[in-house]
This record gives sequence, structure tokens and C-alpha cells, in this order.
Amino acid sequence: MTSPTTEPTTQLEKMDRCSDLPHRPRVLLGKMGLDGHDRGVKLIARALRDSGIHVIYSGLWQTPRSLAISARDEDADVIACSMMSNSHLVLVPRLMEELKQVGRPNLTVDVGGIIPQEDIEELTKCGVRGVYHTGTSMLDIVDAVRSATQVYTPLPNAGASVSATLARNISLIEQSQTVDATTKRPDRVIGLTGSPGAGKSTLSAAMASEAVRQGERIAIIAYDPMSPISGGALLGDRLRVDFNNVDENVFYRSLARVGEDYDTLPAILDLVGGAGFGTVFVETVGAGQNDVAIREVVDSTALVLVPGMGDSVQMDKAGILEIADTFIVNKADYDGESALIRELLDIASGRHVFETIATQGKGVVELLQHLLAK
Ligand code: B12
Ligand SMILES: Nc1nc2c(ncn2[C@@H]2O[C@H](COP(=O)(O)OP(=O)(O)OP(=O)(O)O)[C@@H](O)[C@H]2O)c(=O)[nH]1
Ligand SMILES: [Mg+2]
Repeated sequence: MTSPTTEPTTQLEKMDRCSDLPHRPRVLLGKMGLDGHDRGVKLIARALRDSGIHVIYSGLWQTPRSLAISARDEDADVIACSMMSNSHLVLVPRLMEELKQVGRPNLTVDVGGIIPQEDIEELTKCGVRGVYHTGTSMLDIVDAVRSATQVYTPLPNAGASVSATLARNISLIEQSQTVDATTKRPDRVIGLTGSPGAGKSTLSAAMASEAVRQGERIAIIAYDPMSPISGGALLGDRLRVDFNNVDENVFYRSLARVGEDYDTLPAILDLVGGAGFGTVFVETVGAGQNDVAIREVVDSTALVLVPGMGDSVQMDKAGILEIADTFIVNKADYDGESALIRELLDIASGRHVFETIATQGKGVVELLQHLLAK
């Protein structure tokens, strides 16, 4: 008998399997090349998240270089490469080479998927730690990630890469450790807040691409929710940025939080500024009406709204609408967009209201120009 399609695909019980480790493991799930098999990687992502691991997923069609940059900037403990397209002997050695180029030569790499037995030796020789076949249990994958997790120490050979050092320093700050580094508050720190799924990441990615096109370098700090039960998190914001295109001109760091906790953010911003970035976007965890703490830490707050979420009564309530310096009506391709613009203009009191379709890049140039002028 075939199973009903509603049957859950993973049976792993949600529990913290990492509380004994020096810090929450950070794993980058990587898919390189033209391999479109993403079902396995999504299953693995959920199982790891439900075990207390912080999972960064950068999406399909990564190059060895974009994956290396992601692993470095996210300060991943391990890259878990899922390879299904028979290109492992070409792409994995290139990944190992790129890790050296970007300043993280010793970052742990595991490979799983469809890997013929006879190729394992070659992968191991080029520096891969472990090769996992189909049928590996989810608990074994959790163990693989756990065993790659080491105490954070300042990177050896510091100075080899400013971004590698910055990434590790952010990890140290997150662990409440002191850091010996140049610090400077960036010239502009712009908060992007709004409800879950409003398009904050797509917008910040589109603005970052545009800024890079104009010759700027930009940093993004993106918060996503952390499970209060397992401590795990799926950090999916960086997925929206095309690192194959922006390369090292965007420094992107994803962090997980339960609720609104920006205690370490001022110190992180000082490190980012000290590393030479003048403009920083901070994406909040998908916010509710009362989530207003970001305002204290950033220089200006842009609130992302979407059509169809309420009426004019919502506009008069206290909270998140009050803290916005700029309003962005994203998903302007949805019905109700002009009604929302009208209602916002009623309460805006001189604050700018922008219309965007982030997925098409519409309105992004004007919005960026406005935010950078602040
Ligand atoms: C489902 C499937 C598809 C689906 C994909 C759906 C999706 N969105 O992912 C569809 C039908 C779309 C598809 C299409 C194709 N497929 Co297909 N597909 C499969 C199939 C049957 C299962 C893959 C799967 O999801 N497994 C379940 C997951 C959970 O398992 P997994 O990914 O292997 O992961 C496990 C382990 O490998 C390990 N693991 C994986 N990664 C990692 C990483 C780390 C770090 C660790 C520790 C462990 C680990 O742990 C996981 C849990 O056990 C396999 C055959 C098979 N039985 O493996 C063929 C297979 C992968 N497909 C194959 C091919 C050729 C294709 C196509 C090219 C077919 C075609 N001619 O059109 C296309 C290409 C699509 C594309 N864009 O890339 C070949 C690949 C051959 C090769 N590499 O030599 C396979 C092996 C089939 C075969 N025997 O020929 N496919
Ligand atoms: N139609 C349409 N879809 C959009 C637009 N902007 C973003 N999306 C889609 O909306 C979904 C959520 O976008 P994200 O950028 O991840 O939203 P977010 O606000 O960062 O979400 P969280 O981080 O989970 O709070 C994605 O599927 C995007 O492709 C838009 O302008 N129009
Ligand atoms: Mg987001």
C-alpha cells in the first residue's frame, strides 16, 4: 500500500541534541552546480533544525566560490554538501580551493548524496572529512554536524581575510567574549522590519545588488527566529541574495533569536564598521505590532508592509507603525495596494511611502537612494 501524502517526511523528535556543545552548531547546507534535487537537503535541514542546530541554506545553483564565501561569512562549523548530479569530482575540489582563497582553508566539509564508492578516496584526498551515502540516518547526520563543532577561538593567520576575521569576531561577540579588533560605528545603519514573509530579505537582497552595481559595498545582518524548544533555527534569509553575482561586495551574516534581543547588535555593528563597511541593513525577525526594539539600535527604521493585511483601524494603533521612519509597500503586484498606500499617507505625517515589487526589482532604485541619503 502506498503511504498517504500527508504522512510527515521526518519522524525525528524535536529536542535539543546540542546543549552540551560549546556553542550552537552552524551548518551551511550547500548545493552546487545545476543539481535540482532539493528534497533531500530540505529533509536534512528540518532534522538538523529540530535537533538544536542553526542551519543556513543558501539555495540551489551555488558555485564553489559563492558557497565558500557563505561558509566564511556565516562562520559555519561545517559545510554539508549534497551532491546528486555526478559533478562531485569537479565541484568539490574547487570548493576546497575556494575556501583557501577566501581565507578559511581548514573549514570542515562533508559530502553526501549519490557518490560512487570508488570516488570517496579522491574526495578525501582533497580534504573532505566525511562522505555519506544515501540511507544515512538523520541522527548520523546530526552527529556529523555535532562532531565538527569546536570552541570559537580567534582565527589563526588573522589578517589573511578581513571578512573571515570579522565573521569569527561576530561569533565571539555572540558568545559574550571580548574581541581585539578595530571598531567604528558604520555611517548608516538601516533597520528593515515588518511581518513574516513581507519581503524584507528579498528587498534587502535587491537593494544590495543595486548598491553593488553602483560600486558600493554593503553589509547585512539578518535575524531569524530560534526555536524556544530545541534551540534550533533555519536561517533562510541569505537565500535571497545572488552571491554568484555580488561576490564579496556583500557581507551577510544570519543570526537566530528567540524574540527581540539586540544586546550584541551594537558591538557587531561596530565590528562591521571597523571592517570597512559604511552601510548596514539589519533585517529583524518577522515582527508583530509590538516589536519595536530595533528602533533603539539602528539609525532609521523602514517598515515593510503588504496589501491586504488590515484596514484603517490598524493604522491608528500604537506600535510598529509609530517607529517607522519610512514605509515600504512591498508586493505592490497584489490587490489592495492603492488602498494601503492611501491609508498610510493618512498617517504618514511627512514620512515617505514607497511602493516596491521586490521580486521584480521595481521601486528598488528609488528606495535605495532614499535610504542611503539618510
Ligand atoms: C526524487 C528524485 C528526483 C526528483 C527530485 C525532487 C526534488 N525536488 O528533490 C525528480 C523527479 C525531480 C528528479 C529529477 C532528476 N533526477 Co532524480 N532522483 C530522485 C531519487 C529517486 C531520490 C532522491 C531523494 O530525494 N532521496 C531522498 C533524500 C532524503 O535522500 P538523499 O538526498 O540521498 O539524502 C540522504 C543521503 O544521501 C544523505 N545525504 C545527502 N546529502 C548529505 C549531505 C551530508 C553532509 C550528509 C552528512 C548526508 C547527506 O543523507 C540523506 C538521508 O539519508 C534519486 C534516486 C535515489 N534513490 O537516490 C534519483 C536520482 C538522484 N536522480 C537522478 C537523475 C539522473 C535525475 C534527472 C537528471 C533525471 C532526468 N533525466 O531528468 C533529473 C534531474 C533534476 C535536476 N534538476 O537536477 C539520478 C542521479 C544519477 C547520478 N548522480 O549519477 C538518481 C540517482 C536516479 C538514478 N539512479 O539514476 N529526481
Ligand atoms: N508577488 C511578490 N512576491 C514577493 C515580493 N517580494 C517578496 N516576495 C515573495 O515573498 C516570499 C517571502 O519573501 P522574503 O523576502 O523571504 O520575506 P521576509 O519578510 O524576509 O520573510 P521572513 O524573513 O520569513 O520574515 C518569497 O517567496 C518572495 O519571493 C513581491 O514584491 N511580490
Ligand atoms: Mg527574511
